[in-house]
Amino acid sequence: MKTHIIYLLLVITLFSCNTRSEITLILDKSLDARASFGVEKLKEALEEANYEVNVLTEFDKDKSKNQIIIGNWQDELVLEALRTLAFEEGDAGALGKEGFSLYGNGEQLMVRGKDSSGTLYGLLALKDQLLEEGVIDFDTNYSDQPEMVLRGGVIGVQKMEYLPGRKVYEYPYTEENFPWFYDKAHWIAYLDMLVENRMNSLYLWNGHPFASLVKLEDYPYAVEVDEATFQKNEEMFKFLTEEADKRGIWVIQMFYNIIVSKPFAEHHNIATQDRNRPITPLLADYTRKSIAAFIEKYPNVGLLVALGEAMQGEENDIEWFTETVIPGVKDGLQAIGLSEEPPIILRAHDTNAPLVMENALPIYKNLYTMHKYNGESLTTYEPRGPWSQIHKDLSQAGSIHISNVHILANLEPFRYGSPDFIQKSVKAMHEVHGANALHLYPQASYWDWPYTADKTAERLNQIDRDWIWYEAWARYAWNHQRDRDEEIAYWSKKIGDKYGDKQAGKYILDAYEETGEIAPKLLRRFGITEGNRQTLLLGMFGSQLVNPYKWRVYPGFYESCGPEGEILIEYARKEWENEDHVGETPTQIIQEVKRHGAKAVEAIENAIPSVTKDIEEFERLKNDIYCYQAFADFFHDKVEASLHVLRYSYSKNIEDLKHAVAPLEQSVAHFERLVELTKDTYLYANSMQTAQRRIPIGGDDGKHITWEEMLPHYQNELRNLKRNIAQLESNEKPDQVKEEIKPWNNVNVDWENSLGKKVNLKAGINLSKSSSMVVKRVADELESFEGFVLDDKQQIEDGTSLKFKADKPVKLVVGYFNTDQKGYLSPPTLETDAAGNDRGQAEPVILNAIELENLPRVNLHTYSFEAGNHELNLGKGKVLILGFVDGATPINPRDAGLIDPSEKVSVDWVFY
Ligand code: ADA
Repeated sequence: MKTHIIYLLLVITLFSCNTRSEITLILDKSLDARASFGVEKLKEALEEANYEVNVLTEFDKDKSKNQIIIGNWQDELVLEALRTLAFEEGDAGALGKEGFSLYGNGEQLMVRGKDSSGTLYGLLALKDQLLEEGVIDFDTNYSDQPEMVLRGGVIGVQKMEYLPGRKVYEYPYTEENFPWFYDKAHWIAYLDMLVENRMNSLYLWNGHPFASLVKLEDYPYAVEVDEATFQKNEEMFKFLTEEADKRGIWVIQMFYNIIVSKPFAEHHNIATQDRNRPITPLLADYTRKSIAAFIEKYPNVGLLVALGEAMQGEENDIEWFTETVIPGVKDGLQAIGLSEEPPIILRAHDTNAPLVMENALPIYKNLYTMHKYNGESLTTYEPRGPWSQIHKDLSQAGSIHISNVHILANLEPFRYGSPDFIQKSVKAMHEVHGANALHLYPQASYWDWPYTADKTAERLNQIDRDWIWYEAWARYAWNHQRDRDEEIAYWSKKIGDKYGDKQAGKYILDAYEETGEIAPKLLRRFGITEGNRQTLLLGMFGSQLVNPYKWRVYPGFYESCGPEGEILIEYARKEWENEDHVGETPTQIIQEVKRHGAKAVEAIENAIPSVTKDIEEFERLKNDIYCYQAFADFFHDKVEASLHVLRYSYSKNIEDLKHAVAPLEQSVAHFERLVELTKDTYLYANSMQTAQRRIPIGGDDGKHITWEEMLPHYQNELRNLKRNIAQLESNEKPDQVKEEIKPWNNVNVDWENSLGKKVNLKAGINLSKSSSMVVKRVADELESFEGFVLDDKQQIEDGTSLKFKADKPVKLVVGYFNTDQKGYLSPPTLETDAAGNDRGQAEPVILNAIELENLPRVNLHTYSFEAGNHELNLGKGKVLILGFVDGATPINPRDAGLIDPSEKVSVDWVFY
């Protein structure tokens, strides 16, 4: 008998070991696709954890153990369960949108969402807890909800270069252009990543998406994709929006206007985009109908509107938004009988958004605003200045204000994952800017979606490589008020799970956080500009450090994108004049970044013994850490050299200049190391490979995208410095300009409009019909050149328009005044006019080329035109039009130095 009992007990024990615990999910009948998606995810995880899962729609009051009751806040099932089961109900009023509560009473658990997204998030929270602990904890009792109301990811439906015959942002949605757009698995992976990170919006960026997505009765020729593609686009949009909606994600289509499709432009014989053209009835009608058709077809897809770039002038922006965009949305709603206004998001880029809002709110209530967090780079969690003011003005207007973490050009292409920096940035979004939503660009390679720049046998995907980027922003967008020590523990474990153990995780976290400071600090203290205009991690030239204003510093950048401090030239002057320094100094920053680099390397090397998983990725990450160190060291030494050069500009003591040689030599050596580290590991440094880049060097024709291509330039600077010192020592004046300057010859074109009288550019000549613009001196290039006498009053009122026919390629020579005073036309600013270098006009070719009596300095820019008919509309303001040279005329960029004798000559010649 005894043995029998023992045998029986054994059988029971064995049996119960094999028996899977049962769990019953009880769902309210009204659960929608979104909550059901969460149920599916929880069910999969339960089965994985060896639970046997039943799904019912009613619960059994008497036999209710191991039940999970799932529903939205006021669902019948939920209310009944609350009445009959012993749940401690939380404070319903306290929870906002997307919030959820998990109530456990030891035997049963309730997942109760404030809405379907809340239910989905509650289910995902429970799933995560199960994955963490291996069992369902029926004693759980807590509520949670996001702080930021929109937490979105961005994908550019754009490419690294322009398409032949098209301009910036003009990319039709086709399989050829964007194979990934048609890949459903890609979308599922991306959307799953978003929902796992509790992100609830997805933005697609494109210049003019409408001609790929809708057909218009009045403009049938506007469509720019073939019928099969058009149908595929419809299918993909439907698929994407449905799959996104299941995951609580709202799809938003971004567009720039006034851009029209290429076939539309050809049909009407107009340009697809022209920043200086007025709003015409045709453009307005086409756009209004495009928007209406889009809303009619995809009422659940949001619109994000950029009024900037392809249009200019505050009145135009207001008119376009209130008389074209909003009416277009309303027409679309009316066509499908909807009265509820969908949100429209207005970007503050290149427009006066507070003013536009003021004018738009009376006619449309559901408006959101968006502005770039630190411009187009990540530079600070202490934003201030004029750019912060725009955020404040917009967020105080009362609508939802979205902070846009845009482009991140200074982080390209290395891995970035500093939770500390990111947490502090989200805090600044709330506390400094008043934003309560996040719009997140990819960490790097925005223009090369979905790939990273790593040179691997098979391309890496951004969402895999840059997982920590998405996770960190999303985590703090959900809740930024998290204890730092707990965060260190959290990320150490997270990273440790990926690479080995918690120890490895902590070291790697340190390496991420140390390197996470380098690019932000350097750009905000030394950068000329941000975004696609400057690839920080390719380095900077000496001239850019000692004479930044020659490179046209982006106005507002220093004042907005970092704490108060000094730039290098200011620092050097104060040193020379024995003045006190204020705020963050350049020398402080170079020491700090050098330390960050060294500490990061130490940390990553400490991690090596505990790294046991994902070794290949760890090796790549480690290499990035070495790259960051080499870069920080390169910069440190180059700034030191530049300080000696600047000191020389005051002391005129050649010894000061000689002190620059050793640090410059070292900086080149560090750069050589960077070349070694990257040449087999990276395809490129920057993903926008067009003439939009200016710093350190133009990106024309896809050039200068690797460190290897940059090295000879830095070596050259060193050679030049040594040569110039030798020449100074041998008492010769250093030869700044090698060749003799050949005067340019005017070539003729056939004018279709009359500009004015042509005169020889010589001293005493007045170049203005309506005021005084008297020439004092001109650069040697212009010695026998002619220019136009223009009516500058009219230029201020109407702008300057040129219509001509050239029978061979030519370059138009234009003189821009170096000033931001009212009444003068500024050269194209690529920061807000991405098409501003289409004709090679963005950079000055001859600096200080004409001296005019009592007027600002004049820099020459040239616009290249092929043979044919052309129209060029320059904006409003004074500008000199000097005529044409043959397109093949060699032009050596230089500083002609025609400035008032009281002004200080720049010292950057030592690098040339
Ligand atoms: C700049 C940038 C563009 C785009 C634009 C914008 O012009 O070069 O690539 O990002 O800003 O829309 O903000």
